[in-house]
Amino acid sequence: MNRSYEKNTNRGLMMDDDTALYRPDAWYRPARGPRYEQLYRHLSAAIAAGDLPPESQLPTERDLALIADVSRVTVRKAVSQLVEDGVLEQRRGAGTFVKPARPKMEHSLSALLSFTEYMRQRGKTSTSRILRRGLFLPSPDEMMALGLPPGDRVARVERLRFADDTPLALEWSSLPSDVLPDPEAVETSLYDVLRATGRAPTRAVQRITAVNLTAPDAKLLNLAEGAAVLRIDRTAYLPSGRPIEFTRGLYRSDIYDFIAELRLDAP
Ligand code: 16G
Repeated sequence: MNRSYEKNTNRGLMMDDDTALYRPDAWYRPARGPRYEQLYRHLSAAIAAGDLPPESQLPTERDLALIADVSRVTVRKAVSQLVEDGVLEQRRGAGTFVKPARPKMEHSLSALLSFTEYMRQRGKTSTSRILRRGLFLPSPDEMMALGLPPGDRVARVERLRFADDTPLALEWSSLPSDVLPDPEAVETSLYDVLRATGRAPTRAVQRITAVNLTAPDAKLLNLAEGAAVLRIDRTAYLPSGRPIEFTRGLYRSDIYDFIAELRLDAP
């Protein structure tokens, strides 16, 4: 298959600029996974970046297959995944359109909440896919952040976190092993497990930076490699001042918004 869209349509309606986004050189790289997945990720990133703005119409399945130089089945798989994600909608008799922009979820920076609680507040159900959990020898960073004595083990829980089936965050959490002796107990909410044993944090300090996603993290978050996300490092403390959690998280910045409320101190 190496057909040119212009040559194969006698309509000639689409200008080069309109099709550039869909052409294979814009999204396809050999050995980077199945074509439908690469096309899906490319379109998802284009929608998130505003290159395909809300209400814009996609070419028909047949046209898109010709421009992207793939089969209609490939197009259908990529498009139906985007419909499932809630970023595209198929309007009967009219075509496929980018949905109006989703409102960002706002997080207050001053309330110490868990991911599960943030999502519940927004009427969403949170789930986690556990990537890894267990007791390990701590890294020097973990020893420093958690004030661990030499020889102690650290509990690690690594999770991909979803809100209503959309992957929103990747989180790597480390805790002293006496605070979380059984990391296997964490199914969805880490803070629920800590609360059940009276060890939930009451204060936290966060550092927020913008980073670009590596290929494996991008794949998990359904974003394009290099997409900008928020990285938040949280160190959380017990009322005694003891640090008991160090979590590094990557959060989708297209749907996640952090709000800081600032007040002028009373004179
Ligand atoms: C939030 C925290 C994270 C904490 C997690 C616990 C931020 C930036 N990070 O995602 O540090 O580990 O909540 O949530 O808010 P869970 O109880 O639902 O597991």
